[in-house]
Amino acid sequence: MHISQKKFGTFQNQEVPAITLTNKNGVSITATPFGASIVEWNVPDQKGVLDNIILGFNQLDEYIEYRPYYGATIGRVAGRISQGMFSIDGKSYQVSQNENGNHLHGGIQGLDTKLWNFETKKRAHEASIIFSCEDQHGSNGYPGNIMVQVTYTLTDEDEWKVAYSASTDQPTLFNPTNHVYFNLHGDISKNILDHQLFVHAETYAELGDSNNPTGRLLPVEGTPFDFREAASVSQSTESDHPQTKKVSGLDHPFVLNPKKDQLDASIFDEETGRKIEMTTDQAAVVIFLHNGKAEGYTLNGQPIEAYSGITLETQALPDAINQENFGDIILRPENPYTSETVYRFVLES
Ligand code: G6D
Repeated sequence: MHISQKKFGTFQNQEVPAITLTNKNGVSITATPFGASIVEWNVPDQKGVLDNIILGFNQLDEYIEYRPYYGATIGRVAGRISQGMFSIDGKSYQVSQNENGNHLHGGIQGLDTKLWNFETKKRAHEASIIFSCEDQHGSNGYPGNIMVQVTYTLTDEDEWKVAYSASTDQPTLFNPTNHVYFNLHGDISKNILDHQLFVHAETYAELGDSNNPTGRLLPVEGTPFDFREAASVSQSTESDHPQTKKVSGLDHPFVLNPKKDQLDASIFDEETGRKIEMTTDQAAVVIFLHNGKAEGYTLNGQPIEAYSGITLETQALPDAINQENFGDIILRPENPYTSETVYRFVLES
């Protein structure tokens, strides 16, 4: 295991690094404490050629200027909170509204916009970056001072493990995710519509106004949401189903099968042999296909067309606080939060 660091940019007069962990296979992940974001994941293809398989800029400025969520830690609450309104124990709260009147991805100053603290750790077969930050009572309208830790670990098994923990001094909401976009071609001039997607989900959450969940969980059976057997991502963009038409592809929460120690999702690119296998203890995964072209910025000089990347955002279902049966995302002082998602790189021959 090897750990290195270079300058990535400057934020509020502070120099911000990018930290790279490299394993015995030459696989590396690079992350920055701005937004506790993964910015690169380099893996080989069948010919041994290393490419970066995630969307990420090669310097900090664009992350600050455009807030693309690429690879970032999202919180306190991932996805939308309808109208930014909710109540906890009978007390109403209004959090910041940053998208069509809704609260999206933690609000105006979500955790992805903060400079986190970090330390690194090296063990025999893995290395970690431990990010931590404090988000104060009132931040984006949320109650409670919270302490958050997100640990990125790269193992010699080519796994990227993302482990979260959080505590609070009064009841608040917490439902983080990582907004990594994969493009297994390692080349964004090729889109991800040909990737084979597997999702261990019998149901998905229907979207209504402004892409908020309606509260209905619908069977995937007989719909373009059925990825219980791996199928091309394009089955969602080529379908006439009103839910996929609505967002020009996928931007939907899938309810994962709750069994432990099983594969929850995978994506595979036949051309390069690269595969990502995902397991999580979370109840859902939001799959978004970067359904539109990025306007106003490029990725290291290249246009970011629609379908340049695919996310596997593990979390509790979006807007859970306002929906029956979407799970409990209230973080309480007596019950700190922990969760883990593992993305494993596999080279198929
Ligand atoms: C998320 O579900 C949302 C999308 O609607 C949003 O546009 C994106 O993040 C930035 O996945």
